[in-house]
Parts: sequence; structure tokens; C-alpha cells
Amino acid sequence: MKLQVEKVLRQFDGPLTQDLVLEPGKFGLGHIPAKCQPDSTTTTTCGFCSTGCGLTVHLKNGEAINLTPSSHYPVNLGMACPKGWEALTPLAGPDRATTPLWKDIEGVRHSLTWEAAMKTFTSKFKGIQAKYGPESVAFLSTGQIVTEEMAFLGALTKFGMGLIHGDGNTRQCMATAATAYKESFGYDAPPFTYQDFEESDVLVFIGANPCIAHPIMWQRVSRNPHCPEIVVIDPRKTETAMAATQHYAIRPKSDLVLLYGLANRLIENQWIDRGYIAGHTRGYEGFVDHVSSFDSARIVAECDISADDLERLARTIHEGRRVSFWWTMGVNQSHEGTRVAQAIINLALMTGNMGRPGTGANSITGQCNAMGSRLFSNTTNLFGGRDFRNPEHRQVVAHRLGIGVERVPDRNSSAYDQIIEGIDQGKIKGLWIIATNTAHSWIDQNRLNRILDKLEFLVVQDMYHSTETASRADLILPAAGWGEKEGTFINSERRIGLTKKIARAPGQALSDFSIFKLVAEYWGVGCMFREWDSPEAVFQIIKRLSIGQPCDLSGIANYQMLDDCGGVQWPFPSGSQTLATHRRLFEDGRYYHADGRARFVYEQPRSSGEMVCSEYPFLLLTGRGSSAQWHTESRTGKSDILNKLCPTQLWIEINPADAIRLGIQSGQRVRVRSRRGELLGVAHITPTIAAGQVFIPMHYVMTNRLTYAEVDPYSRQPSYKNGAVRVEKAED
Ligand SMILES: Nc1nc2c(c(=O)[nH]1)N[C@H]1C(S)=C(S)[C@@H](COP(=O)(O)OP(=O)(O)OC[C@H]3O[C@@H](n4cnc5c(=O)[nH]c(N)nc54)[C@H](O)[C@@H]3O)O[C@H]1N2
Ligand SMILES: Nc1nc2c(c(=O)[nH]1)N[C@H]1C(S)=C(S)[C@@H](COP(=O)(O)OP(=O)(O)OC[C@H]3O[C@@H](n4cnc5c(=O)[nH]c(N)nc54)[C@H](O)[C@@H]3O)O[C@H]1N2
Ligand code: SF4
Ligand SMILES: [Mo]
Repeated sequence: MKLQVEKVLRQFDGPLTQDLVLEPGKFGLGHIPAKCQPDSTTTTTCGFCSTGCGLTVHLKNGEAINLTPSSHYPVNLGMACPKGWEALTPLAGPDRATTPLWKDIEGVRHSLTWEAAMKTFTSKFKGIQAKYGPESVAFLSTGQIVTEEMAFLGALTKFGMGLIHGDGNTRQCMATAATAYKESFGYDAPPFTYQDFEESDVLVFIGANPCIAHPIMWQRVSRNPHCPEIVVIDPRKTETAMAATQHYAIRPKSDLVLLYGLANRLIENQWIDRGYIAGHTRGYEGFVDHVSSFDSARIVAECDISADDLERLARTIHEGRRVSFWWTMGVNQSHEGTRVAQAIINLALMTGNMGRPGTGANSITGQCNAMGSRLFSNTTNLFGGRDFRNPEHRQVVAHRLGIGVERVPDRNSSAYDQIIEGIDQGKIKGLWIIATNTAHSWIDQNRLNRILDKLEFLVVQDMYHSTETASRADLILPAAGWGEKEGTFINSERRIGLTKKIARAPGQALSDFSIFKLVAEYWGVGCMFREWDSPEAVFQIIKRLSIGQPCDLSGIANYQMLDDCGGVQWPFPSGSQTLATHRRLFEDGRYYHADGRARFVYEQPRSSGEMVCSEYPFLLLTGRGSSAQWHTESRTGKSDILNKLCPTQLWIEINPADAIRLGIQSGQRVRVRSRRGELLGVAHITPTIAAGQVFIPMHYVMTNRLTYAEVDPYSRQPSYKNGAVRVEKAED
């Protein structure tokens, strides 16, 4: 063990050496050297959104000096959004964490060596576990590190350190879609390929604003040669809604009623595909009964849409030969999001819009590796989409990893919100946060911060020491970021893409992979991870874990193959004969339930726990503000160029009628209050937001002071796009 620790430290204590860069197969450095000649280029995959664009990296002396979009990558076909073009800039941020940092009792930070940091990490967490039990330490991770790192973290914590509870920020984002797919299809399987954007003749976007959040997917829509009908269902007249052919500005959170009403119209008009329903689904008769009470009058009353518009929408779906349904956070982030997602799936099933080009019930993912997190982070599912509670699944995983099956927990982790509650109740005392900025992005922030204060020991592993969460940490572990390490991401269309080391991390920052390796050694479980010696070695382990699962990717030989093929979509089991550039699921109409049939899943709509009232008369929507801003802005905020592409101050979108009533003018300071907190921002008066609603982008730290903490009961995903607020002119 000693030898291993020294090896890791020797490699990363201090700046990287040329030797190290050229030494293949060690901690993220394996793939570059052959191609990394001075003044050469290489390719990589973007580390912001789930589109997963290919980028061409221009290198000088082996280091990136510039980026351009790759013209041959099947995802983006030569295009990139501003974040992709600017992806190198955040690496040079002045607030990069360059050594481990320890906060003393006066709150003063001190640099530590890695060795001291690891000793502190293990002694503190082990001490907490000894005092309060193994479950008193938990972790929160991310959809933004490579799959190999996620898998390492999941195996290390759950099989090595004895943790039960660890969740990811994908809970804030994709949990609803994952839950919906599992129940409906029998597995968490987004079925589409990006070519479907170009092959549909009707595209229906529900709670999705791809012009801002997935601009290159939107570019693919723009390339559609079939003059498609583009339908947007979003309470706001977003950039995407403006570009659509039909926009339905429904009442927020009325989606479930609308979609059941739509299903009812399709049934009443006999605009359904009986053959598909009979051949490939189960539960249709009950669904027909269920939606029968959702008549037009009810839809008009509850959704703010006219009967004519409802009929037009139903007819558009009926007349489309290739209809695709796309949803994102306007659906997932809702108190009943799982059922809304399934209502979308039901529409695709009942109209036979599955498995053919240009069709599908398609959830667009968010972060660059949301799909990797869903399948291989070992948080909500056991590796490969398996179930912790299933003894056979535990046995398979233990066997393939060569560990005792008793090391595999037989319980699911608490979800993110339950981990936070666990801290509040004093059950969780130690928390390790990796690559997510909880203190900014979690819902009902003032309460969250009060709860985080109860922790005995908080470790934050981040690229920057200045994030809202890192600022609260007892120990900061400095992490290398995208571009400073290698591994794979899985994008929205299930494509596994390679990302490479094209820059050196500053100071003593280490890749998350190397940090996990160090933790394993210092925790005393290094011997369990001997085979986990480089990202590519872990990729081979992941392949092994995937065998026999729908996400089987064992046919991908190695990283070189990913590089040569422009990424590979799962499934790709070993022995696969051909590798098509674009593949969709369910072409044979067989789903992953034992009987091969998809399920109709439905339930009565419910009200949210917070409604507008006379004291808080506005409904608050939050979401992405601009294509130049990424989440909590720890990365994009470093770029002068990106900062010029968006307003610098928190802006509040208010309808003109409301503004007149409140005496507010554009550019004036406005105070927004909820039952949980308040913020100040600048009024942006625009008819794109309906009267009685306000929209505030999520990128500003104050936004989540206002949000109302309610989760979908099945996915436990927070409902970020709902809550009652009061708006008033702020005194100067
Ligand atoms: N530039 C940029 N791009 C990003 C990100 C980023 O931070 N910045 N983040 C990435 C991530 S992780 C994610 S998850 C995606 C999110 O991508 P999107 O989900 O497309 O973005 P949002 O703005 O969060 O929400 C989409 C829309 O939902 C609408 N909405 C709100 N409530 C309702 C409702 O009740 N019903 C319906 N039908 N619609 C509603 C909002 O008005 C909003 O326009 O973006 C990804 N891409
Ligand atoms: N009000 C409101 N809140 C929301 C949402 C909303 O729509 N409205 N959307 C939610 C959604 S969908 C999401 S996905 C979340 C996102 O919320 P977060 O995950 O909190 O947002 P990020 O800013 O992406 O945080 C990632 C952190 O990881 C760090 N980091 C980046 N790369 C690396 C790396 O390689 N290693 C390590 N160790 N650190 C790294 C970054 O510096 C940053 O601090 O926000 C959620 N919060
Ligand atoms: S669309 Fe997403 S993946 Fe493509 S360049 Fe922009 S941020 Fe990167
Ligand atoms: Mo997300």
C-alpha cells in the first residue's frame, strides 16, 4: 500500500512534468502523447451540456491553445455554442484551488499537503463513523465528471468505505425522467438519436428551451428538411417558442391535465395506433378509462388553453407521420413530474410514435455526463442500472469486481433531499461534496445553509475554492477540471464520447480520479482498487459491469475506438457486427419489461403544496437564462466573452401589465419575496412572461433563496419551477 500512495503523490505533488505527460496509462494521461505533437490538433468532447459536441483542440507543445468545433463529429457537425468555444478559459480562473485547504476554528484557511489532507479526511470521517455509525457520512456528487470517476467514487464509497448514502446533482435534473422510463419501459433508456431532430415532421417540446439550453440540438432541428410543425408547450414565450410554429402558453404545472386531455381527444377521434397498442403495450384499457374525465371543458378551465387549440394540437399529432416528443426541466422539475413524463410516453405509445426515425418519447438530459451518472455512479442504482435490493444483482456486481458480496449494500441510498433532512435530524454528520455547488443550486437555500451548518465535517472537492459550497467547507480538495484529465461522458442520445487531457491542472490540483485513488489508499482499501489504475482501466471494468444489461457497451474495444468512431451509442455489446453512426432504441417494439411490453402509467393530478395567494400573488418560474451562462457560473463566469453575452445583474422577467400595476419600469430595482427569503434584482419587462408570473434565471446565487422545497414523490426531484412570491419596487 505504501508504494501505491507514494506513486500517486510523486506523480501529482507539484506541477506536472513533461515525463509525466508522456508517460502513458497513468491517471488520465494515457491517450494524448501519440497525437500530442507541437502545433498539432486532437479532438475531445465538450464538458458543459449533455449535447456532447466534439471539439477540435489546437495544441502547442502538447497543450491546448485554442478550440474549434469538430466538423466530422456526428453530434454537432461543425457547430458549437459559446460555452464550447470558451471551454478553455475557466481553467485559468484566478480562484482555482491549487492545494488542499483546511479551515481552522477561526475560519482562516491554510494550505495542506495531500498527505496531510488525506490523513485529515480519513481520520475525521472515520471518527464520525466510529461515533455515530457508518451511515453518518454521506456524499453528494455530480453529472459533470467522467464516468470512470463516477464509477470509482461509487465503488470506493459504497464497497470500500461502508457508506450507504450518496446521491448526485442528477437528482435535481434527471431523476424524474429516469424513474418514468424505468416504470414505463422497464429500464432507464432515452430512446432517441439526434438524427430524429432532422427526421420528424412534428416535434413537440414540453418544458424545454433548447435555443438557450441545448443550442446545438436546436441547430439540428433547424436543419430538418421536412418543414416540420414545431410545437412548444411552455408557460413562457421562450426563444424556442418564438421559433416554433405553435406555442401553447399553458398555466404552469397544468401539464398533466393537458396531456391527459390530449390523450382523451386522440382516443375520442380514434386517432390512435391500435396495432402498436395491442402488439407492444400493456395497461391501455385502464388508461382510456382514466383519461375519459379529462374533457375539453376541464382542459380549458385548468390549463389556459382554448378548446380549438386543444383540437389543433391533437390534430397536429394525428396528422404527423413521424412525431417526436421532447421534454426537459419544465417537466422533470415538478411535484408530479414522473407522471407528466409518463403522460408524454403514453402519447407516443398510443400513436405508435416509437422506434421509427423521427419519433420517440425523448427526455433531453442536462449535464455532460448525466447519463453516465444515471447508469454508472452506483448512487440510485447499482452499477449498470441494477438494483441494490436484488440479491442476484448484488452477486453479479460483486463477482465481476472480485469483491465479497457482503460489501455491496442491500439498500438504496437516501435521495439528495433525504440526505439534507438526515443532516438536519443529526443522523448525517459528515458530508463529501464532489463537483456540485449545493449551497447555490439546491432548493430553499436559506434553510439548506442553516442545515449545512450542523455538519461536523464538510469536504468539498472542486476546481475552485471560492464557490458558495467550497466557502463553507472544512476541507477543500483541489480538483482538475474538464480538459485536465481524461475519461468518457455519455450524452443525451446515449453516445459515449471521449474527453482528453489537453491542459495541466494548476499547482497540486489532482484529477478526481487520482483523488479517489488516494482516498482508497489512505482509507486502507487500496488493495480493492489495484485494477482501477487509470481511467482506461476503469473503462474496461465498466464494460464488464455493463454486460447483459440494456446499456451493454462491452463491444467498445478501447478509448482509441471511441476516438476513431466519433463516439459510440449504447447498447453496443461485444460481438456487434456493424457500428451505425446513429441508432435508436425499440425499433423492434420490444421493451425491457419481462413481457417485452411498455406500460401505460397514470394517476390523478395533484395540486402543488404552495399556490399563489393574496400575500404572494405571483408564481415564480426559474431556469436557464442565456446560452452563455452555466448553472452556478463557477466556470462560465470566468470568461469575459461569455460575460458580455448575458446581463451581469440578476434580472426578473415581469409582464408589462403587472409592471404598470406595480409602477415598475424596465431597469428599476425590484424586490422579490417568498415565504423563505428575498432577493433584489433588476426588472426586465417583457410580454414573454404571462401576467401573474415572474421568471428568474437560476445562475444567480440569490434565486434559490425563494424556491419552495417540494419534490415529486416517485423521483424525489425538486420542483424548481413553482412557488409563490411577492414583487415590489425596491426603494433606492
Ligand atoms: N446555457 C445553459 N445551457 C444548459 C444549462 C445551463 O445552465 N446553461 N444547464 C444544462 C442542464 S443541467 C439542464 S437540466 C438543461 C435544462 O434545459 P431546459 O429544461 O430546457 O431549461 P430550463 O430553463 O430549466 O427549463 C425549460 C423551460 O421549462 C419551462 N417551464 C417551467 N414550468 C413549466 C411547466 O409547468 N410546464 C411546462 N411545460 N414548462 C415549464 C420554463 O419556462 C423553461 O422555459 O440545460 C442544460 N443546458
Ligand atoms: N432555481 C433553480 N435551481 C436549479 C435549477 C433550476 O432550474 N432552477 N436546475 C437544477 C439543475 S437541472 C442542475 S443540473 C443543478 C446544477 O447545479 P450544480 O451542480 O450545483 O451547478 P454547477 O455550477 O454546474 O456546479 C458544479 C460544480 O463542480 C465544479 N466542477 C466542475 N468540473 C469539475 C470537476 O471535473 N471536478 C470537480 N471536483 N469539480 C468540478 C464547478 O466548479 C462547480 O462548483 O442546478 C439545479 N438548480
Ligand atoms: S451545445 Fe453543449 S456540448 Fe455543445 S458546445 Fe455548447 S455547451 Fe458544449
Ligand atoms: Mo440539470
